[in-house]
Amino acid sequence: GTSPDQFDWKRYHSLEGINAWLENLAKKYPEVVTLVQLGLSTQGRPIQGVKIAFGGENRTTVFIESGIHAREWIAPATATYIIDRLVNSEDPAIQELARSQNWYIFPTVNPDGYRYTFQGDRMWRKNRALFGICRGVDLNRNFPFHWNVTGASGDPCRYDYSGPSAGSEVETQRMIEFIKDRVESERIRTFLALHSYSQMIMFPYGHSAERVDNYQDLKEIGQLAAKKIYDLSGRIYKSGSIYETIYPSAGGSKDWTHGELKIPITFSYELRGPADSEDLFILSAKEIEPTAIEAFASIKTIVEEAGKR
Ligand code: ING
Ligand code: ZN
Repeated sequence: GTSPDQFDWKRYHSLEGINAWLENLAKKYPEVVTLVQLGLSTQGRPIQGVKIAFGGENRTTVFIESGIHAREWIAPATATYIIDRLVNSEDPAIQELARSQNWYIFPTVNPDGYRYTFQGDRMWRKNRALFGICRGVDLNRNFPFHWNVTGASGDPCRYDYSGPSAGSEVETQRMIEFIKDRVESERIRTFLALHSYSQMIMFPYGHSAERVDNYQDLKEIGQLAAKKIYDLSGRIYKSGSIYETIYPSAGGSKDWTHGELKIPITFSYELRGPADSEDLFILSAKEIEPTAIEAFASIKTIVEEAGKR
């Protein structure tokens, strides 16, 4: 395993390495960082994350989900970078951001899948639930909101299998329970999900072209977030609804958090992919830092803008 002291953003880390680093961080900063578990995965692994809270009354909460798709390694790498900056940054503007909210950050919500991309198939996307001769539900098609109406497959052998029923998977169930239990009591007002690759900052819906009630706000916030990245690195991120920007697809976590739970500020990132490669999910480790830096800067914009609306 990886010793927590060796953790960095120069290479991609295993599930065990990420979890050891999270545990170490919680031990190092017990007043601020709490280890939290969503529950157990299909194969019995803990779905581990952290709560970051510097204290203070009436904070709203930001929830960050990452690694729902196993092969999108840049997502957990970015999530751990965000955790590190929120806890360790000496930049006063970042410290102010960190203290303005409480944060739940789960780098690998699909631990079985993530682990499998290190041990079996680098291009695995789904969880590892068994269905006859094939495995895996696409957890980002399994959420119970207009489930399976478009952009998902009913075939367990396909990469976008939506599952035997809405919310069938334990990973989905644990996320649903955890968020539902805290949305009001902890005032979760912002929900962000990290994916790769396409350089996009998207908001609901994915299931149809129907516009969410705060479409205009989300459109403007998404554009400001994309502009932040452009000003910082020159990278162009597109912004718009999932349906109109990437492709129609139902059962995603954002459709549920916004449509069912009414969490107002809900975005899904498509982070960088490689400029020249056949395998668009395989991003050189040299790109972890620039990708994470621009994503974090734009998340700062989203959280600040959300506070104004
Ligand atoms: N893209 C996302 C996917 O699940 C998406 C796009 C986001 C669909 C949100 C639905 C909801 O297909 C990748 N690259 O996984
Ligand atoms: Zn994805």
